[in-house]
Amino acid sequence: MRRLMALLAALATALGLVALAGPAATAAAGCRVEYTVAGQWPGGFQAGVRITNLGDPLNGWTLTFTLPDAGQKVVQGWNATWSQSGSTVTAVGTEGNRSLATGASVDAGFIGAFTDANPAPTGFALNGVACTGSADGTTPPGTGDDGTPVGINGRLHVCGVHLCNQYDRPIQLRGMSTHGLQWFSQCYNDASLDALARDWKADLLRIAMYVQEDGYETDPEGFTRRVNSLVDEAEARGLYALIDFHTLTPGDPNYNLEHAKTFFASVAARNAAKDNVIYEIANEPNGVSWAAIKQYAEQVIPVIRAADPDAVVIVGTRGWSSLGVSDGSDESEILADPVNADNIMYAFHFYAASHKDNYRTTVSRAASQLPLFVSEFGTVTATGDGEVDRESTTAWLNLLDQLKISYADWNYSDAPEGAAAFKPDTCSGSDYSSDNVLTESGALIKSRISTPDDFPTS
Ligand code: IDC
Repeated sequence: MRRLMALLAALATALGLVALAGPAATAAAGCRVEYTVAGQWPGGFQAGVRITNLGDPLNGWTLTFTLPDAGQKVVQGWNATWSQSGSTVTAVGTEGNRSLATGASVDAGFIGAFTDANPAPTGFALNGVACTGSADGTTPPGTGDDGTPVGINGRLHVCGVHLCNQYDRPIQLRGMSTHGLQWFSQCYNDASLDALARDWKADLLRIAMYVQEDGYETDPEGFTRRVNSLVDEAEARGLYALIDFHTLTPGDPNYNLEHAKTFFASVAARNAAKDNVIYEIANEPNGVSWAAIKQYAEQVIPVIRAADPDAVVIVGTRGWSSLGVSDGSDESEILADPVNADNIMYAFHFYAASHKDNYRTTVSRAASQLPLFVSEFGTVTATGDGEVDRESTTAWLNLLDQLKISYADWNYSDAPEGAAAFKPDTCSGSDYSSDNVLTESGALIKSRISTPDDFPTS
């Protein structure tokens, strides 16, 4: 009898009966879709979708999503059979790419047309299962009030001179800036970002994407993908992500205008539905007038707004984002001729050992009239190196706390520089949490950032 049962079981397996009877009910399903706009021109755009199967292997897939604006149309596509009915787009895997193993990705794409706005698609689903970035269509952490900074504060906006949360109350975000992604990408991984969220209790990750110095201009698609993946990593931990178009040399942001338009059209479309994204359009304009910076801002901001109408945008200021002070000017030139856009803030940067009382006086005065965001500062000199100036750093951070001005410290890396938070070689290991991986700057800033936030919730 036992032998007969065994024989029947073997036969059933051989015939695939077990596979038919069992797994359908328990099959794991899940997917992630990364949407990128590779280019945009008047009335048209090229988009890519990278679909990752997070569930059981698939032998045949259908991706569906919604194009939110009535004027958006798929004109032609590749690596799938594309069709559109009303606002719903359907892409069916082809003979060559219909099998998707667990964890495998497929890239497809299309040329689209639009009339007014070109917002990112919503409601991606693979074989009917919502692509939430995790298995079984569950919602990733960081959405909903789960006690994280994004969970509590939700989508941000500028109110008066402050950054305000979903309850229209002023908040201060405190966090860290990456070093240049082209040099220190290895420092941004699950362990280091967990440490930033859990141990540092940071609210914010600034993603510093240099344009020159082997940055974006050498590989626009690769850097765009890396930025997007860090936006997702931040979101998964309930952190805000500040997308920094890190212009530095040359100092005139207009030099990079076309790159800026392409980059921001892409990241804004891809991330429009997220609550955690803030855009910083020019790190540190230098050697250039306020009029030229304003002209740049007024060309880039509409590109962002077309795709992501309500995110906060930070505009760099004259003299390495010193509100003009490092060029012998001050905030009055901005007050006299502000950027013509809503929901924006102005960047102020300082390096504590170089920039002291006269800069603090300017910030104290300007803060009552302009929305300011310290999107970068250092504890050392403006070279990014040298000794930590504890006294000046403390005076600065006390002032920013008092004025509720958000800040990001340069930098969360193991660069051999005084400004780095980690000792050299930390990023070749997996410990980002213990005290002995921190530099003097890292220890000081961690002690400031990790204190309770006290975000208003009504
Ligand atoms: C510095 C880096 C350094 C790099 C240099 C040139 O720390 O490793 O070689 O840039 O790209 C800024 C800039 C920021 C600078 C930083 C320190 O935004 O890119 O990083 N700094 O010099 N403004 C003032 C200081």
